Amino acid sequence: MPFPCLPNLPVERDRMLHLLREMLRIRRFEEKAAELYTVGKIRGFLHLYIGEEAVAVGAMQALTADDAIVATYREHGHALARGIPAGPLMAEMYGKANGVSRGRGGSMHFFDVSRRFYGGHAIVGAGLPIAVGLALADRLQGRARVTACFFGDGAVAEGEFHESLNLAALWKLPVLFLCENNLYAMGTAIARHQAQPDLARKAESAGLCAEVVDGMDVLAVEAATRRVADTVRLGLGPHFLELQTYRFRAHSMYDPELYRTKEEVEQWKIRDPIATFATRLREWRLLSDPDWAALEATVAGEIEDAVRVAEEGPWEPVADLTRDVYTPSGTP
Ligand SMILES: Cc1ncc(C[n+]2csc(CCOP(=O)(O)OP(=O)(O)O)c2C)c(N)n1
Ligand SMILES: [Mg+2]
Repeated sequence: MPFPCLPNLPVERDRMLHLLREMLRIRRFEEKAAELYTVGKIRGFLHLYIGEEAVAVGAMQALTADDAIVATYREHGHALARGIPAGPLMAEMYGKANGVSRGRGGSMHFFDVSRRFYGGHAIVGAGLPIAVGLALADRLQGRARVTACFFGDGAVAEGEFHESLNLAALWKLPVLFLCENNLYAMGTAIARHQAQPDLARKAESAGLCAEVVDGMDVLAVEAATRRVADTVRLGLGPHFLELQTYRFRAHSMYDPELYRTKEEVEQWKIRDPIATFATRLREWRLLSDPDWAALEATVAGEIEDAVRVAEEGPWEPVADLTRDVYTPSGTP
């Protein structure tokens, strides 16, 4: 495939390696999380983003530190790509007090206001009205910011989806709706729950501009998001991107995957966003074997450090057990 820009420009190479590194960080972080889950270090629910890394990484490139992010329970990748260090994320999954949500949220509830990362939401569709509210606040206070709202194809079945898109379009609120269409909501294929499975058409019917993007291609995601983010930021109205992607792992750690065939999964793995991007970079002579080995080593070191932060982190003292519980202290 021909290189789209001038090859071998150091700045272009750095940018490309950055994208590759960001996706690899997510992949290795989650592989480690899965391993830690099987030995009981991480408990509760764990939903892996493996296979979908190009979506979070590509989209995040178009967002500034001032923009806001709202994600789902499958949000490890978004949090890492947003720049939340891996240590507090791993500690959160351990339930440790040095976790990004002080150990009270776990895998599904990463939250970091300092980085304008507003969840982590376990309830399907719950992030959409929150994103609209954040965008409304920006509008009322005259701030030129984007709220990027990631959600799955399953969320389009929720009333909140329609309500949120309608209000955002009606009031021209600066929301970038990023629908991660991985074809399944738990074990239900989209064609089994939607009479109109063309999600971009749904968004258009609510009055939004909508586009379909190859969510397995980090450059395509980045380009599409960059193209629309500024129009959203300028207040020209919300935008909807359907990012077509696929999760390579089960829905969560408890899922026998009876709803899809192994052949289907293998077909999608051919389009692995990390492997295909690395191949392109090699073809463009932007990535060598030593580069790849160095990248793997750096990421492995980061993950090792993150596990150490989680292992060494403190448990919350028992005395704090009822803190933040909505009962006035002292009442029986
Ligand atoms: C309101 C609500 N209904 C049902 C569930 C149970 N549930 C958890 S994940 C999920 C599937 C969501 O699929 P999708 O939005 O496509 O996201 P994906 O898991 O594919 O990333 C469901 C139905 C829930 N968490 N919240
Ligand atoms: Mg889905």
